[in-house]
Amino acid sequence: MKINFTHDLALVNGLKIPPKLLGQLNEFKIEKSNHFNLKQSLTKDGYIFVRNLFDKNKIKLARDEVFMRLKEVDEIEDPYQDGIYSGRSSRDKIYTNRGEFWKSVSNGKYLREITNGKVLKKIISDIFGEPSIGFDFLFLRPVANGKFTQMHCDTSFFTRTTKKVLTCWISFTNVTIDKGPLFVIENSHKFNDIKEKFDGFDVGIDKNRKASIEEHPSEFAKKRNSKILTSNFYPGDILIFGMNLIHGSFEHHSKDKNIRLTCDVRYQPIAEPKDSRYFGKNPGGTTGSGYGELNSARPLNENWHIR
Ligand SMILES: O=C(O)CCC(=O)C(=O)O
Repeated sequence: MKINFTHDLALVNGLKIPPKLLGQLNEFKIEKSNHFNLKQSLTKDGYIFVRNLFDKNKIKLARDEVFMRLKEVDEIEDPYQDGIYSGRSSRDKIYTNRGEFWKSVSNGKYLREITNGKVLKKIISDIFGEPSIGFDFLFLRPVANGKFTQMHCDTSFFTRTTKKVLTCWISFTNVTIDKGPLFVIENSHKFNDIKEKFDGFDVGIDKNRKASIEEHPSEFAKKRNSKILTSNFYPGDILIFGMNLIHGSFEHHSKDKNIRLTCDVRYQPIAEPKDSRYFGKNPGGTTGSGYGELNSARPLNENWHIR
């Protein structure tokens, strides 16, 4: 369903985004895709937005697999398949190591069939025009009310060994505007000052700088005569984008306590050198300390860090 921007509230940090700054993401019809039109779309828009890429049952299996683990640590109510946030957590009582717990959730069989499976690999290989591989280190994100992700671009995290990297953000639940969907700043992949500022900056090395852009997205978009593009996302919808596109997520302000579950995964051509932080059985992740470094390794009722 299309968003009614004058009616549906988009918030970041408690502040409403003026409807005139908001716009809809362009949808790409995957049935007619080939290397050339995929590449053309990515170059023009900076992203490729595809609805319903995966089999609905496979998405449900992956979602239930994650929700069952959150139920096990009492963060989700029964029936766990509904994904209702409990406000409680016994994660730290049951598991002495947050990173180990989160790694095991992130390695769920059904989840991996989506994030690192054939369907996604094919479309990303078609974009690159050569065989690709998904990173082993995943950013799975169950999000409860009150949270949002600050604006940033991905280059400072994932381009240490190659610049040929794409992010794919996948929706496993309804992520309507009140549940904090991803947004992108229109045409930001062409902002030269942003490229200059972030290319060559590696958050894993330069610990004194932040990758997050603290300016409010409304101010940022207004100054650049740009729009904040988003959509209501549904299970199986994806957004693929390059390393220079500025993006973030709106605040999850819904009253209904439904968890918003998404996952972001990166891909690169197989032939490019791999960053060992993100590959292998025990990937260290951006800082080297493994899955424990992620916000998602924190109990759902705990605040997030900003990187
Ligand atoms: O889902 C989110 O809140 C943020 C996702 C993100 O930053 C990414 O996919 O790079």
